Amino acid sequence: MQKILVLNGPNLNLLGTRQPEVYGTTTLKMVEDMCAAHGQSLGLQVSHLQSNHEGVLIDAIHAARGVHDGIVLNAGAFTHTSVALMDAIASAEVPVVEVHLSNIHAREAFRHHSYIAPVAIGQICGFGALGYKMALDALAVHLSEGDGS
Ligand code: CA2
Repeated sequence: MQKILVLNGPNLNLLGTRQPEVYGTTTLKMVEDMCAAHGQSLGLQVSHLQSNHEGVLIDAIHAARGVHDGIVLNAGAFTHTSVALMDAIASAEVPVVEVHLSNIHAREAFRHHSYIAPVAIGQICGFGALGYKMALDALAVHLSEGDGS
């Protein structure tokens, strides 16, 4: 069974409890449970980690090498600031799908740039919690057929 890590960054532990107009009402636990169930339906074993600390996320990406077959990453605000996360992904040799609940391109200009995008196989944003399922679908195809085309 292929193994996928669902990695959530800063403040995403607050999901479903604040700013529902931006991030929806689904809690992080619901997202994690949904990913586990959807992964199982795709034949993927899903584990998850959320951290508010950049170094913990970097360590998790390093540790995924040779252990996980893919990563679904919502790096939160670190998306727009972290060269260190970008470097970790670039060196990890694990395919990453970048996910955002909101459409970062329709929001403030500072959210339009992602340091993750150039080192990810693709980016999904604007579909709320559904984006995590879409990312698992994309990874399943990528892992079974290369680039999926
Ligand atoms: O849309 C996304 O998923 C984001 O990654 C969320 C980040 C934001 O900085 C990115 O630009 C886009 C913020 C996560 C904050 O999560 C909260 C959830 C509920 C309540 C408060 C914060």
